Amino acid sequence: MSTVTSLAHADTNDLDAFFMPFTANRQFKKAPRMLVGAEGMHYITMDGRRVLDAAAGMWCVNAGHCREQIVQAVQRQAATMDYSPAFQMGNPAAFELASRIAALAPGDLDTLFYANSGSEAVDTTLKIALAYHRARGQGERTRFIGRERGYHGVGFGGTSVGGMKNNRKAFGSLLPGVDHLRHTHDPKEMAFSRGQPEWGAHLAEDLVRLCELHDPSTIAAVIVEPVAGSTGVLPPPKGYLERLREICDQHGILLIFDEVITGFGRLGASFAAEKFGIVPDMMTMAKGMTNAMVPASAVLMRRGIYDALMQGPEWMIELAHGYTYSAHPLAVAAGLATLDIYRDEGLFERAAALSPKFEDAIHSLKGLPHVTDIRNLGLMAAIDLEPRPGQPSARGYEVFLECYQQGVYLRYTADTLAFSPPLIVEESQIDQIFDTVGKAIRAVA
Ligand code: PXG
Repeated sequence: MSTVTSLAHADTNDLDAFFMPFTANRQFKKAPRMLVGAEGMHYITMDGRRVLDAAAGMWCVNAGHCREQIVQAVQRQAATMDYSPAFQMGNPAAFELASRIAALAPGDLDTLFYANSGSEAVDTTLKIALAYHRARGQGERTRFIGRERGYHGVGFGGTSVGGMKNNRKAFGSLLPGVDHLRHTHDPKEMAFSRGQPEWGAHLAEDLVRLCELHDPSTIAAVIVEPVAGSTGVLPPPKGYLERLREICDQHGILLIFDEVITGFGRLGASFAAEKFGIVPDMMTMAKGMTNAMVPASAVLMRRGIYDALMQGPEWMIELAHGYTYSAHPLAVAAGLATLDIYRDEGLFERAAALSPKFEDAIHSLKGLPHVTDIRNLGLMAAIDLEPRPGQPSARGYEVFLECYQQGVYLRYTADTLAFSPPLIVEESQIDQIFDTVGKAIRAVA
């Protein structure tokens, strides 16, 4: 039988049993990068190297790896009650976690619906939006508006409202009745902005155009990432989200924030909604909700949405939606222990306090060869590299690889490098990340 050790040295075919997600499978399998351990700010590779995690896994391990408190909570729960159904049955801890998350969110975002992944949370918000309007006698509101360069996971709903063209092109016509706002990135106006760009609030008027085109009475919801993550960290121009909120209010359209990345301290606040002082009608969350130790996600909705759905005879199911693993006990246990750590260690405040240092460190790379833009907010940031002529994403990959070899793991998408370290990152580790990246950019040239 093959062991992991032998697999790493095996030829391509031995690795083909695993069709890896969002991975250049043939390239990877020629020279696999295997991780076998994790602790705090580091991964441990199969050849025994410690690699600094500048990406919190994939924007999710906000409190750092293998935190003892969470490990123990999950182990205890696994031995006490491995699984319990959430349809027609309750686990008290699931209600406690929902209340605690609701207490972190602003306004009347009071009621939480559990799912397991960001993708499921996104599709759940879209279904709830339709059900909500229908329950209020506005069943003709069926359209969704997403945004170019948006990422909302990989379900058919999320792919449809998403706006990253490579994620859409192989999958046919997707959901009908979906349109997209233009994205907010214009390097001519905002390259090398620190934090939110000053320019671009007027881009929200694109929603007025779509309201005129489709008639606002046909639109159920607008969904955006408050800070676009996957596409390469696009902080919203100042005033932009405020204006989206206004237009949605004017027309009875629900505003959904996809906070899968921005939730749980990434921006130095519980959620982007808190940071920006804007209350969306629904928000998604995942990733940092359990520090990624057990998959979990959720939709938090305003009181009025829940209330509107509490209709009909009391013995009837009010929303025909949910997952076998909604509120899985292990996820709930991990979630409660994770919130304890965030609170006890003040990690959201820590992220806010570290942001200026993080901003200065990444912007010090301005002027290096092929660096065309740098963007940041809170503890998320990205660097755009000029693509090599005729070889899009080659330079991004080479810088990523060089950094990995030099002991720093980061994310890259095409020729954009993305950074989102765990919120426990030390200042010296921020220096290590950007020293390594700077050297790699010069080395790869
Ligand atoms: N919404 C947003 C805003 C996301 O960032 C999802 C939904 C989907 O979540 P799931 O759990 O279904 O994957 C995401 C996920 C990256 C990267 O490095 C980003 C994500 C996932 C993996 C990698 O850009 N975002």
